[in-house]
This record gives sequence, structure tokens and C-alpha cells, in this order.
Amino acid sequence: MAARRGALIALEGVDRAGKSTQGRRLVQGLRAAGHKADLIRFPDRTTEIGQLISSYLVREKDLEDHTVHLLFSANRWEHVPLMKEKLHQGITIVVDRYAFSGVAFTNAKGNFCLDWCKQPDVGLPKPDLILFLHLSPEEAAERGNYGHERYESSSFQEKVLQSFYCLMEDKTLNWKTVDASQSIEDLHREIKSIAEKTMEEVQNKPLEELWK
Ligand code: Z5A
Ligand code: MG
Repeated sequence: MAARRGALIALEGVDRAGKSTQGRRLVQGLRAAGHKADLIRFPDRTTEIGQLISSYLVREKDLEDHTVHLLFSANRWEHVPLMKEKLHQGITIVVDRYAFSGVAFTNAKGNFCLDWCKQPDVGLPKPDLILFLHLSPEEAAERGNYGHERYESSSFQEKVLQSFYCLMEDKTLNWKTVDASQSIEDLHREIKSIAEKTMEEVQNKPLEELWK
């Protein structure tokens, strides 16, 4: 019998919704429950490509919009061989942002259609579950002001949210929206329960390719 595979679980959502907090907490919680689990945060600013992206985000460097879109995608592709290896070893991978952030942020710039934005990420490992952490702009504001990185303004974030809603219409993907205004622990419990159910459901299913 083939070995059971891990699940690929993506966390997406609006700015300050708690994706990074929940990503860390989920991997901790899964490990404590005896599962094998790893976390990857996109962009991964530690690689050479990631450092270029980071210098763009902190406004040290200006990059042309198509170029930066392709760099965000390349930053995901450079992780794919290891992601596949781990998934096939039965390790569940939690990704803090994925291709959906890539598409939503570039599409929000206005002159890039969704189809163009998706192309570089076609064929990435397809998430078994995409958790969308939903938080109203008012509740997000209570979590502090925007930082000084690129994209951190309420008008741009509203456009990003509209792009996410378009992506969520794709019924070939397993989107689940969760209420991110709950306490960190309540939200963690809800997310962990959905994640464990998905892990059980997909363990004997082949890993698919995104948008193919
Ligand atoms: N980007 C892109 O353009 N293209 C791409 O392909 C990708 C990304 C992958 C950097 O991302 C930027 O890159 C981002 C999208 C773009 N631009 N923006 N905006 P990032 O992931 O590095 O961004 P970040 O700095 O991690 O911010 P974030 O993701 O928006 O935040 P978060 O991870 O969702 O939230 P958090 O860090 O977990 O929590 C925020 C605060 O709220 C913190 O003080 C927590 O303690 C607090 N918090 C969290 N949960 C709760 C609850 N439940 N209650 C109360 N307070 C809470
Ligand atoms: Mg984050």
C-alpha cells in the first residue's frame, strides 16, 4: 500500500487577519497532536529571490510590476521540490500566503487581468484546503496601523479583497472562510479541526496541480 501523504494547507486573508499567528499555532498544535507538520511563509525572504522581494516591499528597490509578480511566483517554485518530497513523506505543509496572494495583489494594481496573474503559478502543488481568514477593515484597524511597506494602505487592501473574492468563486478549490475576529485560541481550535479533517480526507489521494 502506498504511504499516506501529508496535506497542503494554505492560509490567506486580509492584512493583519492573523495568518502568521495562526500558521505558527497550527503547526505547533498539529505537532503536539502527533502529526508531522512544517510551515513555509511566502514570501520567503531568506532566499536570494526573497531578498530581492523584501527590498522591493520595504521600498529600498523599485521593480517593474510584471517582474515583481514573476519573482513572487519564482519564490514559490524554488520551494516546490522540497514541498513535494515532504508531502509524500507524510508531512503536512502549512503555507502562510500562497499563489492567491500573488494573484490578488498584482490584480489589485489595476492593469493585470486575473488570467495573466495566475499563469506563472499554474502547476504548483494544489492546496487541499485554503483557509480564508476574514476580518472587517474596522476590526483590522483595531490591531494597529498599517506598516510602511508597499501595499499597506486601506484603499489598496480593499482592491486586494475584491480580487480574493473573485478567486474564491473557483469551485474546483477547497476554500473555507473563517471568522478571524475570534480570539487567537478559539480561531486556532476551529482551524486545527478543519485541518485535521482535511488531512484525513486527502491522505490516500494524489497531490494535484493548481489551476490545471
Ligand atoms: N505579496 C504579494 O504581493 N505577492 C505574493 O505572491 C505574496 C505576498 C506571497 C508581505 O507579506 C507582502 O507581500 C504582503 C502581500 C505581498 N503585503 N501586504 N500588505 P507578509 O505575509 O510578509 O505580510 P505580514 O507582514 O505578515 O502581514 P500580514 O500577513 O498582513 O499579517 P498577518 O500574518 O495576517 O497577521 P499577524 O502577523 O498574525 O497578526 C497581526 C497582528 O494582529 C499581531 O499584532 C497579532 O498579535 C494580532 N492578532 C493576530 N490574531 C489576532 C486575534 N485573533 N485577535 C487579536 N489580535 C490578533
Ligand atoms: Mg503574516
